[in-house]
Amino acid sequence: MPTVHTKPFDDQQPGTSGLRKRVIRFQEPHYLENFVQAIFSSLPGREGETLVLGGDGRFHNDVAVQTILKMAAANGFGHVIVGQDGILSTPAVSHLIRLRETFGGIILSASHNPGGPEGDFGIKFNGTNGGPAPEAVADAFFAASRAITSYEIADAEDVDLSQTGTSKIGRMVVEVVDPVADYAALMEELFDFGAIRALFNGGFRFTFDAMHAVTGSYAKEIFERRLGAPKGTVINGTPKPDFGGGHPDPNPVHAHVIYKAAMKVDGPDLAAASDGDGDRNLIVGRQCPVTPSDSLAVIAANAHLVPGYEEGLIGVARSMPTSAALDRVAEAKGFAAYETPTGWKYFGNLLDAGWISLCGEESAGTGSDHVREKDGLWAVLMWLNILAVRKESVAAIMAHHFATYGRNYYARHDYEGIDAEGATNLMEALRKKLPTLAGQETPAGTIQVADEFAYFDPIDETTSEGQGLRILFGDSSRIVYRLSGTGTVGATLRVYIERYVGTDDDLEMNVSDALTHLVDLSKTLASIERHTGRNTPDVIA
Ligand code: VG1
Ligand code: CO
Repeated sequence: MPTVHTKPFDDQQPGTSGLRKRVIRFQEPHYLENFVQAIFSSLPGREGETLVLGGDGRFHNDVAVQTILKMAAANGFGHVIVGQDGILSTPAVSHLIRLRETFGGIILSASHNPGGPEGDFGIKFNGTNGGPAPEAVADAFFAASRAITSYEIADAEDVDLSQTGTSKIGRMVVEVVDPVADYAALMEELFDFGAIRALFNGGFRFTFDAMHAVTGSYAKEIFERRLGAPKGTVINGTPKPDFGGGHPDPNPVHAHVIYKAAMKVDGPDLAAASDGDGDRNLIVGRQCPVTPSDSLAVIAANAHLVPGYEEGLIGVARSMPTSAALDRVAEAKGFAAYETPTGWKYFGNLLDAGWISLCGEESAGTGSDHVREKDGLWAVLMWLNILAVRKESVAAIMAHHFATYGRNYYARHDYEGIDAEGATNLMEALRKKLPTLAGQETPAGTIQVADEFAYFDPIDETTSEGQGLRILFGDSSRIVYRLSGTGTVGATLRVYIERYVGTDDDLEMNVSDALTHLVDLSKTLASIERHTGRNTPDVIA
């Protein structure tokens, strides 16, 4: 098995969700190989073990899969389970790792980032629980990447991945599997497919945008074939290496076709979408967009109506910037609620320990203990199942939810592609100012606490520092600042703005009206314009 000599790259530090770079960076000689070897070298006990491998089908997926197969063989793995054509959604990888009880898996994706030769690529390792490598393990990958001098790769022909079946590279078995079958079977176990089928038979109108990304084949199988939704329910359902030139990001801007359709008086009852790798979701009822934070809260409040969750939830968790709408449900229903840093890797320990059964993030990620990743189609099926049982519109369910728990008005302002130094300076200046802010009167109310969020993991007792700057007000309003850890160019500043109003207050305000004072303050408090040259965000989510 040939050993190839190499030199370290200095930028292979995993971010919020694995290593993400421009495709051109990944195409540089040894770049992918170095990082894959850094992963393998950091994992003791891999000899003879099984790995799951697949990606979202974006440009470079096919090349990277072949390289990783040859490296797995040379690094002593005994068996690799790979999706047909190298394709597997992120939740499907997580499920396969758990179902087949493997050592772990590798996911090739840059999620919602654009694809194609000019776009982004990414790689992520998930451990034996099916979840993203925890922070300490990701740090070990980075350390190994800094010290690397060589990597191992088998001298072998490319494997034919176009048909299911098994073949070998040296002594290692390569098993090509149908990417959809096991995942679809899991969904049938969790949800009442009969009730959802009846919903569709009764004339319920549903549209799903796969955004030319990985969920196309999953969505057609599940919604159109198994649940009997009319053909054409799934749009943009053929995965393309460049996602048809679009951003596979399920938000009102990039999924505007279904979003606009749903906002019409005679629009579909439910419109939904997922992202590049199938772990995010967008939910829009007729003339009723649902924010991801509210969707998480509604799912928590109604999960007992769904067979897989009928015994009730044990506990729930949300990432810190996600609105506290979930906490209101937890409090009322008497289950525990946890607050973790941004990124799915922090939910893994709580899920594994059985402390929580449901979790989510404001960035359109929702999931449960069925896998160890967020899961876009799962979230859509949750809504369909809840709608099938409650026999009400999305708008009626939302109105009822707010009337019961109050409403967390919420927006995220993204300042994208800003100068990295300006972004660091902004955060540094605000960090310094934090101790002076408590007690300050502002047009948005009195600041009660200003701090930097750190997370103590109650299971493995590690602490993660520097997870976002928080400005908290007495009435539960807040402004949170953090820098994105998934971008590939410059820096992205995310500002999360939230205001809670109780059940006797105005629950039907326009969101931007409800947040005006907080939005203005978010700009002045951090001197956003001075540090970034921008006064308005590029994206409001
Ligand atoms: C973003 C989101 C975060 C999410 C991450 C990965 O990270 O804010 O909530 O977990 O993307 O999602 P950041 O660091 O850019 O804010 V995905 O769909 O890329 O796997
Ligand atoms: Co994703």
